Amino acid sequence: MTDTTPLSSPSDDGTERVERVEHRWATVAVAILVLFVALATFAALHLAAMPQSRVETADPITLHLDGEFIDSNLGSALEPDGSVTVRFIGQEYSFTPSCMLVPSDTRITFRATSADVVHGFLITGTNINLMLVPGYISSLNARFETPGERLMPCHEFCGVGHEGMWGRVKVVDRAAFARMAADRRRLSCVE
Ligand SMILES: [Cu+2]
Repeated sequence: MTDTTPLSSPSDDGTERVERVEHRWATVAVAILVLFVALATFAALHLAAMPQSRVETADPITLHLDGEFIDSNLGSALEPDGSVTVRFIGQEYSFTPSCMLVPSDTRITFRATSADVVHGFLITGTNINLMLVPGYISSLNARFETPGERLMPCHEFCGVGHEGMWGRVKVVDRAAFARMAADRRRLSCVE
């Protein structure tokens, strides 16, 4: 009896198996991509989470001399519509102001930039997380439901003093904040 099995048959089986496995993984990879696109679309449409609509710049060289981030304009400002805008600067190795005072249950807009290198802005216990990039203004809306004090560490390595770069955010009762804002243009909790 002669062996009639073609020599190519076992390797054809192998090729088919490999193709099947490749197809399976290609399907999984495409499914993951579709899932990510769906999540990004959901976040953009339903949660209204999107990148800043425009790029705002601030010259780090003249930051302290002129414009939105001069010393006298830093801190929390009560706006006519009842919301609060907090302006601050990150620099090696501190935040100015180093303690931010904000009211609870109020729409807060943080606006910040860096005077030197890239710093991080993060408030512990929240999802507030921004990068402060020299030359650009970072902006984020937030709301704190209850009064309390939170830490604000720099989370981008910015140099030898990085680990000592901390700030605090003090959330006070809405009415107490309004009383303090009555006689001061800009507020902070720096003693
Ligand atoms: Cu840092």
